[in-house]
Amino acid sequence: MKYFNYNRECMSRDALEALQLERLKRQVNNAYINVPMYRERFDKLGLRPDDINCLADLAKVPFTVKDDFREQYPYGMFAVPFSDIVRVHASSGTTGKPVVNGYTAKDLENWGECMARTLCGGGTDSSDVVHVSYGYGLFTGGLGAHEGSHRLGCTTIPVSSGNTKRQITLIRDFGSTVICCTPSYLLQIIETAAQLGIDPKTLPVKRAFLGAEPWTKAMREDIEKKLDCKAYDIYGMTELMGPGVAFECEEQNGLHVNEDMFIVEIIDPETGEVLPEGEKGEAVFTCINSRAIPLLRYRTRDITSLTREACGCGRTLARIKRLMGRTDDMLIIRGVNVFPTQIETVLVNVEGIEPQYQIILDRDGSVLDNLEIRVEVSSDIPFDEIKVLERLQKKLQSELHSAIGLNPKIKLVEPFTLERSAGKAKRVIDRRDLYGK
Ligand code: DLL
Repeated sequence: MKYFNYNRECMSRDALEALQLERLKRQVNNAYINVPMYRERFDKLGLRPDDINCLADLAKVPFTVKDDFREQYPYGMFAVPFSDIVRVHASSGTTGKPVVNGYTAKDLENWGECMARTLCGGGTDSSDVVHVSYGYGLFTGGLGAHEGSHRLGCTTIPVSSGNTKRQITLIRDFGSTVICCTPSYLLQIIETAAQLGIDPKTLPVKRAFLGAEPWTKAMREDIEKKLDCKAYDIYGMTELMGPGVAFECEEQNGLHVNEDMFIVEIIDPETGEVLPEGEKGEAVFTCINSRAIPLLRYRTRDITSLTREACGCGRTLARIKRLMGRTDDMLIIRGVNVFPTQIETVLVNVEGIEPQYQIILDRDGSVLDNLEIRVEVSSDIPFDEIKVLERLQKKLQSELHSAIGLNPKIKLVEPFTLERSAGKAKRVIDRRDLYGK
């Protein structure tokens, strides 16, 4: 069994909770003093940082939500002087404004530690060659995995995503024993290898660290069989840091939360009440060791459950179950987070179409997500004039591409042909069965 930091990953629960409390108090204080949004919120509730005296007192602290990031865009959540910020990452927000996270040098060091624990948790060591196919850039996947691999002393191959044939050549030529990417992209790599006449089993990859989107147990079995490797589930999100928040160990039975860095709670998404261990609800994280953004009780919208039962690997860190869904309508399409409202905003602003649309997602036998948008043209558009329709289609395509970074298939349909609903319109038809329901 390999650990990157045995003293932290296997510390007694008592010692861990004492450390959490010390860090929580420091963080609440930091948030109150340095982030006006938190100070106003605390003052409104009559809550003072010194009201937090035990871990259970965390329940007194108000939640933070994605909209707060939008309102504080871009840097309003930062608690340190801007000169201390050494990196910024971002992902899509609900309304098109990105959600921004900032990092001090110490934050990057801690991120590297969390990702080194993640890779080590699946048996990686410094003799491994780590092929990083998560996207590099504002997305946290690429640089997060990179940082962890570097920290563990592995040979890092910073390929980023795309150009699948080249990925396969590089994996073979460079002898990559570990791959980090989204599960759907790994399936695409496997499929492409097979199409090229290469048996994926002959590739040197022995371990895969997969996350950033939902995947099922069945997908894990498929990947492990086809690639003859171990596939580990890894969890994280931009607001919290990026990947490295929780990771599977070699037991592959739930994801260990790096609890010296994050306090995790499971709440009832309707009432906000903290639920007992084992119950399914929304995961809420407090970043107790971050410097740039002291994020308190962040509602992830991700559904899971929590256990503190001892794990066969010896780690004492609590585990969350493989994710079971989301409480909001965020879609993850080819690894990109998309809110239907972002699509709607584009549609209502393009002339010649009606805001009557359907978003259809499937995998259609392929491993990649297909996104189709069906939209009604306005009655005053001549539906039999192909040139007019083509122009409209192109316009929609390019506007959608700049808004969500994806190239959906656009199907223009005649006015009044999409199904109407008496209640909530059913805009999204997702046939992908992502969480294996
Ligand atoms: O996806 C960070 C990440 C990069 C995680 C690489 C793992 C690996 P965001 O783009 O902000 O950050 O998206 C976060 O993705 O709230 C979940 O809904 C979903 N997600 C992330 N990991 C998993 C997973 C990165 N293992 C959102 N299973 C989260 C299911 C996941 N969903």
